[in-house]
Amino acid sequence: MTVSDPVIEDVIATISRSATEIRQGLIGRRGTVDEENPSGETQVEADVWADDLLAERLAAIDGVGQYASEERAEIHDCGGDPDTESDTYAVALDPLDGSSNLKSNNSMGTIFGVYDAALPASGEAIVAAGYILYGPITTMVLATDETVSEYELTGGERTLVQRDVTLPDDPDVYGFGGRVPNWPDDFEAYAREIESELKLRYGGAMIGDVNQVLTYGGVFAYPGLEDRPEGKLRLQFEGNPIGYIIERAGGRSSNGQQSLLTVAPGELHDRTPVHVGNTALIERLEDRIE
Ligand code: P6P
Repeated sequence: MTVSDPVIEDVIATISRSATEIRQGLIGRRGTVDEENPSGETQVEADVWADDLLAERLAAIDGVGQYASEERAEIHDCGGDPDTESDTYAVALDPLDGSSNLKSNNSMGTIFGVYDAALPASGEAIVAAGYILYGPITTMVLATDETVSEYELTGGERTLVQRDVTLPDDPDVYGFGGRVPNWPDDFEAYAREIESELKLRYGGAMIGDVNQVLTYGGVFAYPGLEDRPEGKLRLQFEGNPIGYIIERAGGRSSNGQQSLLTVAPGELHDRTPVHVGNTALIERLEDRIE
């Protein structure tokens, strides 16, 4: 199933066709490099390699005006302005979210958002978002204004395996990031409630944990912390795309007060608390967070 807009389809096809090559290219690139990303996190060789590979291919697409990623400080001008030119979009990517999981050979993923506005942009400007999950099988979850679909990827091809993906009505799992001593009291009280009701599923890479929530129903959160009220995850590259996907799948996203998609964009690498999952669970959180 292809997306009707040819530029957006080209972006999605480019990313999904690169997934098999990226998965293969992880081998031998698990070591850290002496550089940090703009968020001050140590990079692994695969972070830089995957970012360069995707930047080159996406920037070559006629209609991609900007490319930005969690791994590079500045927006890459690809020769178009999504604010003033029709059929021109910005692509924001986390090339290898959870790359620290490479060390333990656990799941991780690529997150992408296609914005019909110049970056940094509101999540309301997203026209398509998705993620590649490098699990036992390489899959892609793709959300557009029409539906949320899941594909299996192999050899550069994508095979639709589920259309109209929605969060199950009965939540089953939760995954919360950050460390307990750092959780604010209001989130800790909420977490204790959830822990008594749902099964813990936390793998340390957002995409693996979010995919559990999308599959079984529940909630994923990386909240604001005592020593870092904005939390750890980036709005442009993680919060907005995942918030878009979960809301298109019938759930809710929140920074603790409002939908992630309505949070003012600020700076390109700004962080945000992230809560995504079944609507009732997110509403309970918002009632708790002062
Ligand atoms: P922690 C991976 O580094 C990441 O950015 C997200 O994928 C993940 O949800 C989070 O950080 C995990 O952070 O503090 O639990 O290691």
